[in-house]
This record gives sequence, structure tokens and C-alpha cells, in this order.
Amino acid sequence: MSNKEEILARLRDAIVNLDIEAVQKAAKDAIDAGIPAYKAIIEGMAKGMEIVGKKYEDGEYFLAELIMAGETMKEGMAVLEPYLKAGDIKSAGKVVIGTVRGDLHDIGKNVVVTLLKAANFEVIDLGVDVSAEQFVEAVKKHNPDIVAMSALLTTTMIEMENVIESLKKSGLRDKVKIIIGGAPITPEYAKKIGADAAAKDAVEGVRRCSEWVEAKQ
Ligand code: B1M
Repeated sequence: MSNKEEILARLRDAIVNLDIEAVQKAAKDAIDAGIPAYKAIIEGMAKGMEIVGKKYEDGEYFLAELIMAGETMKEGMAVLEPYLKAGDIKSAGKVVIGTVRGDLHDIGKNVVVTLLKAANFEVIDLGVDVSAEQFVEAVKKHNPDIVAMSALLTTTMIEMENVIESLKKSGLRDKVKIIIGGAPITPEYAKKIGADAAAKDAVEGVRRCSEWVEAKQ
């Protein structure tokens, strides 16, 4: 295992072990080793979150551990965020983003927000538990290029379709591109509900948003 692989594995394991000190140390080591911050997030910490989810499903972890894993991830993010650079991406669009109604998961959405900002997007973050009406109001108020929605629960992903229907009813659907993401989301689901794209992770999501905005310019 190379030094970089070993650091990514430490980031993953620190999340699984709910070890804030270890995640902060591994995040600093990732930066020192020249691992891009986004890679440390997606290929390190987010992999740990997958394992935490699995352990929760298997009855090995409980809600307390899910909460601690979320806190551990936030502490790791705090170390890495200042190193997320715009690089050579030069898209300057506007995105309205939120986690849909009934859903309180915001770690993945926050990663997307951070990477969007790093790619020079103006981001209007509506937070969590966002209703279709709030999405519609935000589109009217901010006139974004893109609406991005996140859902982590199979019981809340159906809200995405409500948002799209509400945008249609308000005559706003064709003014924006719509992208959706979150653990249960697939390209097939995006197609079914009339979204323009699904993103499996934040990097793919931001890449797609950049492509849309660049095509407009
Ligand atoms: Co929850 N939870 N949770 N949880 N939780 C899941 C989602 C679950 C899969 C765990 C499991 O059973 N294996 C399960 C859902 C099962 C299902 O619906 N099929 C579950 C459950 C059941 C619940 C509760 C119901 C538990 C309970 O109360 N009994 C409850 C629901 C609360 C609610 O929302 N109403 C609940 C609560 C919580 C906590 C609050 C404790 C905590 C969230 C803390 C927070 O977000 N502030 C939590 C956590 C941490 C998880 C897991 C373990 C990790 C989620 C996470 O942060 N992943 C999760 C298991 C899992 O997902 N494997 C689980 C890391 C994050 C970086 O990835 O969010 O997928 P993710 O985001 C990625 C991509 O999906 C994508 O990019 C991100 C970064 O690469 N992406 C987008 C996401 N949104 C995008 C938008 C885009 C583009 C890409 O637009 C451009």
C-alpha cells in the first residue's frame, strides 16, 4: 500500500472508529502528502460513512454511532475545507440546493456545497427538510441556473418528484437544470421523475453543473 493509500485508509477507519483526533490527524497528513482535499473527502471519509451505514444495518451500530460518525466527518471536513481550491475550473453559475422535506441528512449535501463554491458557483443553500414550496420560492427569488436536491432516505426521495411537479406548475421547470443526488438515487430514478441528471458523488455532481453552465456561456 502506498503512503497515500495508507492515509486514505486511515481517514476511512477514523470515521468507522468515530475517532475525531485520528480523523483530524489523517486529514492533515493527507494535505501534507499532496492528496487533493476532495479526494480525501470522497475516497477517504465518505468510504468510512458507507461502512458505518452497513454496521447500522447489521445492528452493530445504533443511532448514537450514526450521530458520532456525522460529527467525526464534520471535524475532518473542517481541516480539509480551506484546501479545496477552485483550480482551473472556471464556471460561474448559480445553484439553489437543499435536502428535501422530511430528510435531515446534510453531510453529503454540504460536501456538494463546498465543492460547488470551490468551483466558483454562487450557492443558495436552503438547508435540510426543504419543502417543494421553498424550492419554488427560492427559484423565483434567485433565478438560478441549476436546482440541486439531496435525499438519503427511500422514504424522502419521492419528495424530489413533488419539487419538479411544483416547478412545472409554476412555469419554472424549463428555466433551470435539475440534478439530484444521495445514496438511494440512480440515473433511472432521475429519468423517471424528470430530473436532468443524477450524481453518484459530489465530484460528478459539480462536474455536471460546470458542463451545463459552460455550455450556456
Ligand atoms: Co441516517 N440513514 N438516518 N443518519 N445515515 C442512512 C441514510 C441509512 C442508509 C443507514 C442504513 O440503514 N444503512 C438509512 C436509510 C435507509 C433507507 O432509507 N433505505 C438511515 C436511516 C434509517 C436514518 C434514520 C431514519 C434513523 C432513525 O432515526 N432511526 C434517521 C432519519 C432522520 C431524517 O432524516 N429524518 C437518520 C439519521 C441520521 C443522523 C442524523 C444520525 C446522521 C446524519 C447527520 C447529518 O447528515 N448531519 C445519519 C447518517 C450519518 C447516516 C449514514 C451513516 C451516512 C450518511 C452520510 O453522511 N454519508 C447513512 C448510511 C449511508 O449513506 N451509507 C445513513 C456520507 C456523505 C458524504 O455521503 O450523503 O451519500 P452522501 O452524499 C454523497 C453522494 O450521495 C452525493 O455526493 C455526496 C458526496 O460525495 N450527493 C449529491 C448527495 N447529495 C447530492 C446532491 C447533488 C449531487 C450529489 O446535487 C448536485
